[in-house]
Amino acid sequence: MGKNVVQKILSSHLVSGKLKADEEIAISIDQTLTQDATGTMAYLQFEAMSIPRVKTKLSVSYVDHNMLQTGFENFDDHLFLQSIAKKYGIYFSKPGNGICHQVHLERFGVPGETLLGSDSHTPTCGGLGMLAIGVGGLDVAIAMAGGPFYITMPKVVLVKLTGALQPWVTAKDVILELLRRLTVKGGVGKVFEYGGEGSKTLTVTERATITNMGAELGALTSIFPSDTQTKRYLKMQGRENVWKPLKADASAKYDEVIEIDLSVLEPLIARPHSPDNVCKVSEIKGIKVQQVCIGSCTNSSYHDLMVSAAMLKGRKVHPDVSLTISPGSRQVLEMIAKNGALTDMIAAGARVIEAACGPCIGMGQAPASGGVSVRSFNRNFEGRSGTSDAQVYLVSPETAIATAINGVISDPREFGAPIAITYPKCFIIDDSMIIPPSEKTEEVTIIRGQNIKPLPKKEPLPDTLKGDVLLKVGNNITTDHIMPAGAKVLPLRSNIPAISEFVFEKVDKEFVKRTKEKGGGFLIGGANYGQGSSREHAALAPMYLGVKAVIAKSFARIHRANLVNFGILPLTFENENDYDLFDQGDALELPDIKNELKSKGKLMVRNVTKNKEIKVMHTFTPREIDILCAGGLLNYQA
Ligand code: MIC
Ligand code: SF4
Repeated sequence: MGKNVVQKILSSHLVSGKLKADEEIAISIDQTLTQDATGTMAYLQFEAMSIPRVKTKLSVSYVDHNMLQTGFENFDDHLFLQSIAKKYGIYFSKPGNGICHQVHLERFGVPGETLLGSDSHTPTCGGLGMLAIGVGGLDVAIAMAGGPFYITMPKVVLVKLTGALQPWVTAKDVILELLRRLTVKGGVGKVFEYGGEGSKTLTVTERATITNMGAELGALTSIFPSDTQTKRYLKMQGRENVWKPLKADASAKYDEVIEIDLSVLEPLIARPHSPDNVCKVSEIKGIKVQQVCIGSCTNSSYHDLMVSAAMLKGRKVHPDVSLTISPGSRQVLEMIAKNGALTDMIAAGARVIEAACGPCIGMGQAPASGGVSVRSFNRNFEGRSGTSDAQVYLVSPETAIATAINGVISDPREFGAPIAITYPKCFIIDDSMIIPPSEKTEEVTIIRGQNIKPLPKKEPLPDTLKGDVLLKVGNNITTDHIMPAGAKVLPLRSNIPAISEFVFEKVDKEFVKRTKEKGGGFLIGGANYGQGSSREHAALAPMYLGVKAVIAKSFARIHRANLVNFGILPLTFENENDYDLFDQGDALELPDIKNELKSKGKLMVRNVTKNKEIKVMHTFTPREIDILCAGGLLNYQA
């Protein structure tokens, strides 16, 4: 039987299991990437495994998140990351070289290979025909140590694109359309494989915008075939030698098919506070705006910035708007500096900031109180911008710039004649900010500043889990709710005791105090608990505080895996209405837990306060049960 692209890559990397829906499979990993905010933990974990050098074909450590150096913390982390990379065979992309996903696409991605990254937007490289998956740092550490990656065989959805995009309608509008149709839960357990005649019209960076933001669907990953567009892009990057064709066989089968006619799409916008709260720009145009931001790993490519510059050329940013531009990479920044596009942006009144995540993760540029901010980014969760009552909208760069010029949300189709961007034959290629590892490992000393604190440890699972419900939350709780980011908290990623003081800070200010007083306990969640980022700190810090299990209606994939990795039990209600049988403060007990886990998929939770027994479910594989019983993946591996 013919294979689709996903099946082709999975079968060429299969280590164990069968490619059958819902079966656990293990695949080998060719490349890994980390960024600084998740990387410090990943490398501490790698170090704890006592492996002399990474076993992957390629591992790269990026610095792109923690770039505001308002204290010693971030620079301490950079030095630690650079020295540990040098010692263990990892390439180090210096701060200023760009956002991990954009740089990886430009300089390292290889069609047909597998990539595991400790950031949820790792699927960006799916735009190049790579199977690229976002995970927690510990899973990356294990891949660097040569271990396979375990997943439940996903469903493969064909997104069949037909037609071609109309002027001013962009790749961002394609992924916003999917979010509109499927919601932030719509991709759970699925891989989106793009195909159809329409996919051939999209360039690699346009494809990367789509696969990047596929993360917001909750998907395992998204991927495009590798074709002449891919070859052209790799050639411009001086890497044509890594190109190979990759497409689905004519008789390939899919679990589901979704059709999108590109020619009927219109500019779309995600309203506050969720990437799936999508409507047409034309329906809400006219809303007054104070801030516009261009950038992030979704929309900061050469094409995105050239279009932005062309729209700004000879015009001025509206007097009431602050426009920021953060290029995705130093390559892009250097190119627009050289060809004059940067001058057009500066002349128009844009504030150009460095090539990094920046405002996307609340590292500066927080909007005014109650302010409206229109961004070319991928997430608009409440408070993520750094201002809790800000109204953040997500759009294409085209819609964003039209908005910046007019001062109100604007439909780019009313802007004027369409703009065509021509690409140079070759991008500027200068990898001097990517530092190769040392050959003389023994001579490298790891630099550990005061911000680098040892990994916390967890005891094996006891016979009975006991404790109170510490907090009950609703649906779609994000990791930004559980473990906030931003300029104040992000610098503490390598210091678990310090960062754990901020757990659920924006949801319940008393959470940490209460949890400490009670010596830990349980969390009750709604549907899609833990959506968003891959940050394992959203599991690690609660573990440090003594959280033992989370009982929810359903979990987001990466967060569920992170909970298991750190020995916290993710359990689901057998009957969703049982959510109502729990309140904050209830005393709970899960007796004989180890045997119960091993004997069946259902467990009994005793709500001592309400004198009720409630059935909860688990979907753990035998391997996951062993990990949980050992008190987490690090103990299990040891
Ligand atoms: C994000 O966009 O939320 C981040 C910051 O890139 C995270 C990773 C992190 O929290 O460090 C992600 O998407 O995984
Ligand atoms: Fe960085 Fe934002 Fe992309 Fe996360 S989503 S990697 S914070 S640019």
